[in-house]
Amino acid sequence: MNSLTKIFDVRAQMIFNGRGEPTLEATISTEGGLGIASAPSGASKGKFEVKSYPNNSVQGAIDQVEKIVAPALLGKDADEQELIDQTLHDVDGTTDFSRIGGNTAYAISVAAASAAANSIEMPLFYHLSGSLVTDLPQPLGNVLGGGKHAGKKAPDIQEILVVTLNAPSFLDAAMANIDVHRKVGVILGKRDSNFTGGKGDEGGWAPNIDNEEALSIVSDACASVSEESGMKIGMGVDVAASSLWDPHQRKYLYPRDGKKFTEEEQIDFIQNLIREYKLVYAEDPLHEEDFGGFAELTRKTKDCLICGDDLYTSNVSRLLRGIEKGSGNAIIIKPNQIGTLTDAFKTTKMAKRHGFIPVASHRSGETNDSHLTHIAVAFGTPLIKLGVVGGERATKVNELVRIEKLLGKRARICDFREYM
Ligand code: 2PG
Ligand code: MG
Repeated sequence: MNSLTKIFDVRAQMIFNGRGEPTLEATISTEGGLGIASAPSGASKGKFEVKSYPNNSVQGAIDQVEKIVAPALLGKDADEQELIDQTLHDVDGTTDFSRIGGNTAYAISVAAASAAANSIEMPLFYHLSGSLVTDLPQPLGNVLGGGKHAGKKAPDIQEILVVTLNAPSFLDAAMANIDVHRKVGVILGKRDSNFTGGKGDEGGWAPNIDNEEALSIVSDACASVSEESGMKIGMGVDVAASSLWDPHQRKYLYPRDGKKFTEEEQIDFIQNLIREYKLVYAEDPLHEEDFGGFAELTRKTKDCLICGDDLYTSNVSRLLRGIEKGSGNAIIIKPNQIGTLTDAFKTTKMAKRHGFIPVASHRSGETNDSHLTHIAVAFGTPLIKLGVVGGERATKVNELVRIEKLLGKRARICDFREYM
């Protein structure tokens, strides 16, 4: 063992995320460095995610860190990520991290990786993946939304996202997303004199308009930024359809638009959106148990990523079911949905092996922690879903700008379409 990476202290404390909710921050000290990481939180969580905290209590999680996690990690090598993550599983002893909490596992797993990287004075992405890394993910930015991330009158679709298709660098891509966001704000202000400038949890605008109006405004903004910048800009959506699905009526309910769709109507609706707005990305177009619907939609569409978030919850067994059935061609990777870096990496590798595009993603409740960006670069995800503006969003965009600078001439922004 490199004595610099030997763990001698493990602590946890409560801090707050951007929504003002409590979350857990872990601090791991090694002989040569320090790693601090905090967990994000979802508002539209998938039913199959690991449990965030024991009995939903951050304090309960902190108690478990003191009682069972820290003693098991003391003396271990922070450089041995698999061993650290296996230890977390062993002390937890459940299949869904309900004893120590998935957010606890996530924060500890990342804090250990970060401590190891800092001990040898390496950036985290480099420590995790080595010197051959060149690729930066394309930022998929949330510019307008509603659903569970905003108030009642905002659109039913949770997120409308934009992504540059031929940006020469990450910096240019980030700038284009910011320009689209700004332009959407200007258009909204012109259309509605009562628009307050309100935003949802992830910094996307949250106006009082319906889905189609929202899509058409974003489309206009993209066209205008495209013309000014010369960059092609595609649009995407996160329907977060599990939030709309009523299992009793077996229908999708759109409270803002006053519509109800059967499963078949929902597929038609999404197909029409993909066609009309030339969407390049559609996340959770159907609810979290509908592997068949995802497969049908994937068969019926082309040139658009059909991405499972709540469907897969970054879980390799669920992904294997989806691969078998052809349920989509992309998967969201949110490491805290599954708990540890090792688990998230396994799912990412499996996705790539079977032609599913992994999309690293933030959560609606974020702290200023930007480790996700290093994870995305290290895992080689061609896309990263982020907010465009707002403190805890900008910190991640800025970290990728720094990583691009650090990589210098060998930096290359991915084109996810090359992987389709
Ligand atoms: C999603 C996410 C992030 P939440 O549904 O993809 O955008 O939302 O973190 O609330 O699950
Ligand atoms: Mg989602």
